[in-house]
Amino acid sequence: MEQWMHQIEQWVRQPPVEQLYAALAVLVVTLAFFSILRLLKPSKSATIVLAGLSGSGKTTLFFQLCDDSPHQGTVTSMDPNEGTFVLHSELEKKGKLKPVHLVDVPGHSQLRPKLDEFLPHAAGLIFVVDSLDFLPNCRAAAEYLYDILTKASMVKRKTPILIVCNKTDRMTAHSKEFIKKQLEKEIDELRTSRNAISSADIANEYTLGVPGEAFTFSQCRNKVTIAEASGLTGEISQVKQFIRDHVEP
Ligand SMILES: Nc1nc2c(ncn2[C@@H]2O[C@H](COP(=O)(O)OP(=O)(O)O)[C@@H](O)[C@H]2O)c(=O)[nH]1
Ligand SMILES: [Mg+2]
Repeated sequence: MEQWMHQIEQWVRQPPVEQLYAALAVLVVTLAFFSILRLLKPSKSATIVLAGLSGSGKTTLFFQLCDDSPHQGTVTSMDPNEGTFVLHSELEKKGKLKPVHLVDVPGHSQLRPKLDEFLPHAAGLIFVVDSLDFLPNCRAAAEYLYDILTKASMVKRKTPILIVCNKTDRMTAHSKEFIKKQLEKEIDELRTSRNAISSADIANEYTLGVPGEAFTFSQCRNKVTIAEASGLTGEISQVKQFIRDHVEP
């Protein structure tokens, strides 16, 4: 004990330069420790995925969000369009806004597996439906949506979904209430037929809804909301709201 006291005494009497070095070293190590901790902490996801059948208007919506123009006819749908940007309409807003990482996944069935790359870290999914040409595509849209709603990557993380009834700029577009009812009806039928196949090759990872009750989106573990929009004319306020609700500013 005495020896210790002696050592401490000696240390205190050391010239101040050495003590300063020691203090600096402690400071540097502490700062390094906290910055490594910050790097390791996962930051909240800012990825929003656009999905839906080919022709529903995903790419038009993508460019409308990106730079406020529909880029008509200038893009093909073979690769996912991907970009990280502050929404065009928010550019004038003061303060720092977190950029959104937006991915437009082509609806072509061979390219759909691309979805699995993005879903495990998506903050939200926007499912675009063509409300003009809805009836002939209703079954296919419901199947695609069913596959999304039963993916483990979606259910486990409870990724919120916005179903966008697009092309409402046209008089003949179906209402979102009608589209919601039809999709629920189709998914209800799919649920029965797919459960019957059960262990066959189409293995959906989760089951949907409440057994014995007609399917509604409110039964989903994911929050599903329905909105109307027109990517062509830029009436997309509900889409922008959804993105901002799930990508923190
Ligand atoms: N009337 C109307 N047409 C649209 C709208 N959005 C897209 N379209 C048209 O629908 C077609 C398919 O659009 P596109 O964005 O390529 O769809 P994607 O295959 O889902 O990427 C194009 O001819 C677009 O001009 C819309 O809001 N209203
Ligand atoms: Mg496209």
